[in-house]
Amino acid sequence: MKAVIGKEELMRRIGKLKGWMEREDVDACLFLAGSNMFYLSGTRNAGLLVIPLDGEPFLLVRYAFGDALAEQESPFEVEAVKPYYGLNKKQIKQANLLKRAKEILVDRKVEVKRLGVEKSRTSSLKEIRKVFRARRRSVPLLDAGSYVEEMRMIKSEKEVELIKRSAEISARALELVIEELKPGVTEKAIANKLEFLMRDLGASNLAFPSIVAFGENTFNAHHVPTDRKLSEGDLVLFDWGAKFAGYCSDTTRTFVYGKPNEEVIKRFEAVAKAQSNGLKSIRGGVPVQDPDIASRKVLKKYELIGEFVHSLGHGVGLDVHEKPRLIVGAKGKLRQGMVVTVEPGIYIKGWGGIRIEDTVVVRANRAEILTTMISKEIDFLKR
Ligand SMILES: [Mn+2]
Repeated sequence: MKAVIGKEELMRRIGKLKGWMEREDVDACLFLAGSNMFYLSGTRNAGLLVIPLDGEPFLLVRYAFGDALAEQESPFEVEAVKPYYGLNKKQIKQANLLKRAKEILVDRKVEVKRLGVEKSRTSSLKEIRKVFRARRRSVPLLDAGSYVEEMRMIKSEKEVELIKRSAEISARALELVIEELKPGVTEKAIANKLEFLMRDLGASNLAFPSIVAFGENTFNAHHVPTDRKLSEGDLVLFDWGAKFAGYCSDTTRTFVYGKPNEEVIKRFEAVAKAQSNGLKSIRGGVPVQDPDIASRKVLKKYELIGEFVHSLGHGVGLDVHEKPRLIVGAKGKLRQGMVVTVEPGIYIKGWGGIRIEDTVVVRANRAEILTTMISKEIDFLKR
């Protein structure tokens, strides 16, 4: 698929990274396959993205293992490195992307005295150090990965639009799958159908494996769909999201199949109010921990604070879980353009769980909800 984020936006992102490189006196940055690479180059199908401070970025790929895809997806130069195996072990010549990167930089007269890398990718650091050692001196490695992850927290309007598209596809798929709910249908059957529909409606992929849980299985916050059959009166929880042009959305809804009893209604009301109170406290400039505290206050009133056993939310973008984390004790402030989830939940063993989640963008004076399309009424499934 053609990249929806164009070269202009990629160059703007790289320009910002180059500002950091200049400040930190970094001559070149290396990114491995992953979301940081995608954010800067438009592809995750290469093995290495090299960004010299002076000159054009380029991608290196193992021949036949992504080069054709990377060429389609990224506006940057792609070089394929081809291994050779021969007829005996001695003839084997591995494709070494790091060595090739070093050679190209030498050809371009880029002297690497300080190198930016993704420090969280620990398995690659040793090899990078070895290849970029110069004159028996090791090259200092700086954490470009963390810097790019900080950049990724603040979304452009274009990125917000793509997250919204992902949310729309997800919502439409859920509307259609809800019609398939009937006594005896399994969690697995519904989850398969939901995932099929998301792809069918234009999702490039799933943001994460969908959670469909019936009855007491709603207790498992990360439930994996089973052969559990739907019965009248069951809690029904969906936690799902599509990916569109690389961007994720994340929504959770909990309903009752049939008529909810008083106990469910009361508990549901607590979670719904906790969610709306969390949402209400979101705007640019408020401490990151405030929405979490706002939600917990409501659950305390309902004597359910002890059952809210995870954080209120997380950043959403190229990854379904990214910075920042919305949790009591978190440092820093919410900033305009951050996209985060608000998802209080309660979990009562043997009974079940209730969680309500939306993906929202932080605006100057409010949270703009991107996952608006599906009802939050407990009796939405009543027939
Ligand atoms: Mn979530």
